[in-house]
Amino acid sequence: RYLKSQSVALIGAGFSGGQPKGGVDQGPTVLFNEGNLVSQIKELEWEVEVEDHFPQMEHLKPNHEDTYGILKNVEYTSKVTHRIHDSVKKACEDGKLALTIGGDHSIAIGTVSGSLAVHKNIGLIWVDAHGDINTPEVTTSGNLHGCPVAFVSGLAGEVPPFNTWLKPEFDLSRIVYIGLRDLDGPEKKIIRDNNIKAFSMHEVDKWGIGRVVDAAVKYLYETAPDTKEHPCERDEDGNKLCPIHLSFDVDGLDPSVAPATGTPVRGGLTFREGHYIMEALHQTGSLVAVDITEVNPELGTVMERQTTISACSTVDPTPEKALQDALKSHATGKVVVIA
Ligand code: HAR
Ligand code: MN
Ligand code: MN
Ligand code: MN
Repeated sequence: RYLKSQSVALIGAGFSGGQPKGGVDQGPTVLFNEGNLVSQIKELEWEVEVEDHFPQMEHLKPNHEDTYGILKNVEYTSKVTHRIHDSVKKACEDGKLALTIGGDHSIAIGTVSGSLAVHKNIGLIWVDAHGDINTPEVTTSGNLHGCPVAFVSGLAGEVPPFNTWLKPEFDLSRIVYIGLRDLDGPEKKIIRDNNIKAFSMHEVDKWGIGRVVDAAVKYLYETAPDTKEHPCERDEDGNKLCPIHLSFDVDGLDPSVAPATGTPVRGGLTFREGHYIMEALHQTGSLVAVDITEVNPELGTVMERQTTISACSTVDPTPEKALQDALKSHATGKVVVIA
């Protein structure tokens, strides 16, 4: 519906400057090499174009003076997310599926603004234990991976040097959270005050993941802005549709499923629930962008590392099949998975 061809823009965003732990910058390398993503995708007769952003190789570095109030690595993060923005935007313009592999979740400043630049009525599904909607005023950590939703929506205000390129035009009525269970106090207030749609783990328990995902997609479709300039697509019955961007933080999954991540929180999504989200969103036919973030292969034991890599690239106990299945189903209109 929104993709022009069976083609993936695989964007490596090996960036760790949005938080203090090293290793998350190795996420793309590990998922590309050990997860064999590229050859798997090619085997499925999808075209893949890999674009890797390794800040180290681009001579960008963190530095202690690079702050804005309490926020750390602002210039560094701004530079990297601007590049990611350009890559995602280009992929969307070309009608390719923009698949961005992080990196910490600050990279979503680039991915969400990038898809929004092309798809004005896009809906965003944010799978995460965390809200990532802290503003410069309320963040207590100063870590930008706790702030991307505030940056893309303008809640964060004008933060130099992001304000030189970032158009903070994302409307907070266009996000749905799934999996929340570790919000900071001010984030709860922001979510409440802005009437943001959120399914915490409590709602997943109560309704089951099936109804939660249905409700999330239905909400995004029904409230999609439909203007003369940017009209919505419609289904056969005339109901509104919209493109969907999924931003999947692996810490949305339970630490027993994805332990190798910087800020694990117990009580998360099961392996099947994570996969179900991918399957169901694939079946909508509306996915245009997917981010997988916060995989940190350097944390945890060897076993935990394996478990996490496999959860992020696998559908069954035979390693690294999930993305393959996801793309296969994109082609055949059947099952899907990534998570
Ligand atoms: N809310 C906390 C902060 O702002 C922790 C956020 C972090 N972790 C993530 N993002 N992995 O989802 O620092
Ligand atoms: Mn630009
Ligand atoms: Mn996150
Ligand atoms: Mn998180």
